[in-house]
Amino acid sequence: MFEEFLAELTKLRGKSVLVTTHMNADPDAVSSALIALRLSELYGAKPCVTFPQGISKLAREMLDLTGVMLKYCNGTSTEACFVVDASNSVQLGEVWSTCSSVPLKVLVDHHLPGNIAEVADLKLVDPTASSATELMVMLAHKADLRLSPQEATLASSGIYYDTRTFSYASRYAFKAMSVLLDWGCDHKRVSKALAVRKRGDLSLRMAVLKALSRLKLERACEDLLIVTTHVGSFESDVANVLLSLGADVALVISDKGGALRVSVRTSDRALSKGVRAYDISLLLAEKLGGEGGGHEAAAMAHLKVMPLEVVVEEAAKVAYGRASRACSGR
Ligand SMILES: [Mn+2]
Repeated sequence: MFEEFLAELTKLRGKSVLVTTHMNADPDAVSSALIALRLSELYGAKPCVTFPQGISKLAREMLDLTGVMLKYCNGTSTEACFVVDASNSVQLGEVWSTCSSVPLKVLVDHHLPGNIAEVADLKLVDPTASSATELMVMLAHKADLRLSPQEATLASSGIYYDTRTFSYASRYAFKAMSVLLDWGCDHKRVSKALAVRKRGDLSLRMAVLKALSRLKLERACEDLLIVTTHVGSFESDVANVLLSLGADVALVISDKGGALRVSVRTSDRALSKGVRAYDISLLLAEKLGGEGGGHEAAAMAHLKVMPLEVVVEEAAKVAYGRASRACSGR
């Protein structure tokens, strides 16, 4: 699949390419965008990157740690879009208005296919991949592109982050890491930086404890624990923590001003009973108005704004209903 994709990438030659990804880009999104830039250059394009609503704090730390510089777009015309690590147009925010109208749309992603895959002219979508970065590294490797040691180190942060330090790694993650190590990646710096942050960040610790103080807990299917709560930020990290504390379905809502973001996680126990984060995110979007998408065990819904108490109540109902139906085989 990598070779076929690369053969088509020659269509980028001579074009000004806008590389982009999901809002609040995490290390996987930023690393994928970096490789998309390099790959586009290799194929004779003139690429630049735009991050809708900027990048996450952690992604910023990884850029600072490695000293990697990216070429940012500054309002020049766009002839092609190269989207990485995103499945739905809503994730691109205002950048989608540019990308939806360009004649060539390229997508590399590891989420379950959403509406971007429907309209992409050239795509490599593999939901079994544990990160978008590993797919991009495999492409770079097959194209004989070689990243610098600093870039390889940044790329390893994308894989570390999305696989949660290899707990969820797919076979490409290990293959890609081996390629990155050949390119001089200093993975120990990345793993140390991520571990220190996990333990220490004051605002993350506050978000976790506030989330716990506002937690709504329900039980479905005998032994599935569904928790719903809201935070100001760190909704994805908080959802992960809730799962590590024993929740089977975690819904963490955050008001992003103009939209609500719901981070959905499901445990192995929930998945084994057919309760998938992805389905819950789609249901939330359908029932409450918005868009959902992501992976089986980790997904996100973007919803229209409504009072937080209302959405906590409604989201819990949706998750409970989905779990109950899945357990009774419906
Ligand atoms: Mn990702």
